[in-house]
Amino acid sequence: MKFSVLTLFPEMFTPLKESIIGKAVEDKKIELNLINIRDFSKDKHKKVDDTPYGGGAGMVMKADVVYDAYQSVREEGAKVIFLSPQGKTLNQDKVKKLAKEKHLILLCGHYEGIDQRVIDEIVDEEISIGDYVLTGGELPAMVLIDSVSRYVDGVLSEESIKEESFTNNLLEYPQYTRPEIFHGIKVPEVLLSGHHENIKKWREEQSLKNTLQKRPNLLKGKEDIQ
Ligand code: 4G0
Repeated sequence: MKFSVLTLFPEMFTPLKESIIGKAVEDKKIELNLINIRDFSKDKHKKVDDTPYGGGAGMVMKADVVYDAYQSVREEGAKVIFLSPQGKTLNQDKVKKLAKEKHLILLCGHYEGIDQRVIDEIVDEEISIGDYVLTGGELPAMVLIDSVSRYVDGVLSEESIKEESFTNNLLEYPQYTRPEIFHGIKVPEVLLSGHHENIKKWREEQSLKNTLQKRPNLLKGKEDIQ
């Protein structure tokens, strides 16, 4: 899977070079192609934005500059995603579907926005990571890259994918590790029993209880709107 990111702030993506995602990049399971939109400014001052027609506060990213950045990475079969608070909210089902794509081009906006004409021309899907406004699309792009990469072959162990929550629309069961007693509280007895059948049953019960208590709408098959 290839991610091409169109951004004015490619340095913001440095944290993705850490940990599991960084390892996946090293192992060539995923490719992270960071494109600085500013490199496509024709202007001698490297201008990428201008004042909005009709007036108003802030600046608007120029259509031609964004378009040329896009042209530098476009290819057959690539999907262009614009990260925006106006998009459909990302969820785990959507994450799984996106993981089947070959090349995702992520467009990150800043300032008050991007000229609508280039959005209309190049964007396939508008996605939001939740109902709040951020200063740019970079953090949402990183959230998308991290969540989608987990489903790319060879990034996670099969084991962790199978066991994880949301896959069955239930929350995780609680986990414990040494010491056996912490601040006077013992690890649940069943986990020390070595009885695999009972452990499995206990974990399923805990998952169900957890979901009922914390996210009841997940059980009703509804999107959880707080
Ligand atoms: C486009 C995404 C991009 C439009 C981007 C802001 C939150 C999200 C941006 C705007 C973002 C999200 C109309 C304010 C950049 N903030 N929830 N900021 N408008 O995924």
